[in-house]
Amino acid sequence: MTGVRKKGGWATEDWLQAIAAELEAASTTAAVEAVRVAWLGRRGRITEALRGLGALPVEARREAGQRLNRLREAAEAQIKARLQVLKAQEEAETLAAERLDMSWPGRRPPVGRLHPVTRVRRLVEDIFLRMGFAMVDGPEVESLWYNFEALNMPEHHPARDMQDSFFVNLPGMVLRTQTSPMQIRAMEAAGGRLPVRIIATGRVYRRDDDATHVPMFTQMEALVIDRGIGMADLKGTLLAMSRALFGPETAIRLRPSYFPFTEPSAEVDVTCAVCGGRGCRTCKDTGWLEILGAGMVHPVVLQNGGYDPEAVSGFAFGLGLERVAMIRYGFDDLRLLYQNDWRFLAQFGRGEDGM
Ligand code: 2U9
Repeated sequence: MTGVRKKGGWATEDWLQAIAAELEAASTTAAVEAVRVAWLGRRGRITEALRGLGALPVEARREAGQRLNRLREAAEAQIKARLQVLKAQEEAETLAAERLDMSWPGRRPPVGRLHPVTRVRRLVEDIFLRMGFAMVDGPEVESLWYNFEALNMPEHHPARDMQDSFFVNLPGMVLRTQTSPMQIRAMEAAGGRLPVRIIATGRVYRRDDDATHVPMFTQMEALVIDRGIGMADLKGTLLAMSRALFGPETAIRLRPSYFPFTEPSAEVDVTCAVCGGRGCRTCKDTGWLEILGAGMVHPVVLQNGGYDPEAVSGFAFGLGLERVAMIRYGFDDLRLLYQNDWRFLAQFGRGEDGM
């Protein structure tokens, strides 16, 4: 396994040309490696030739050895040079393939929006905070006392029926059916101080489920207690709220009604926001929409909250925010709010309410 022997030694010039040609043809670093193995590997031609030197006479051995070693060095240098060229080429190709065009516009990430009920809630809360009201909070699992009894709904009151309330696995507790228990708690906490001027917003639970009722909805209530509070204070507050919510031309009207916790009581209508009061499908051609209930706080309720009904008086009202959202944004099925349908929810833009 020795090389072609020419007159006077090994054909190192031919070999070097052959290696140069093979390297030229090698277009990848892997192909260069194959050339290296063929010549300089353990069974490579140069390696084998070096191994065969021992069979030569001493004189020829030295001379051939020097030539072969020069050949090996020359081959190694050529391989190294070729590898350098190919590596630079491969790197340039990778860079070209992975090139990023920094001038391309970015992809906009999807941005969430506030739920219409959250928007209405913030809007209403903002109106009342500016009028000097304070916000109060309270538990959703409530005692029968705070949810019913303190509000003048004793044991056999029809509102307490199993058909209407969600009872829980705790004796004497229910999911609150209105936000009023928060107000009783706030009255207690105020310890008879005046004035009381609060709003309470939150989820309430009733066993209802149809196009205009859902088993969970969001209620907001306001309560004012002071010396000399009357129906005129109630009407003024309601008008200010209605105009802030539905526009400056909005009018209100009060119709006599009954609630256990207020006396006298009224149901309150606002001019239909859809037709401006001229009459349309939404208001069933009446020009009015019922949005809330209100009244003067019942003496028994004042007493239960720690206030003397002979010395002070108060008004209260409550409204459902889902219904306000329906009127304000002009849709007609309450259940849409709780079906998590992106096509519906995405229609409520960002920002135009200032929130
Ligand atoms: C206290 C005393 C009285 C709050 C009131 C209503 C009338 C009322 C309904 C409107 C639509 C509930 O969301 S709704 O279904 N509310 O009609 N709420 S007076 O009266 C109170 C509250 C707290 C201490």
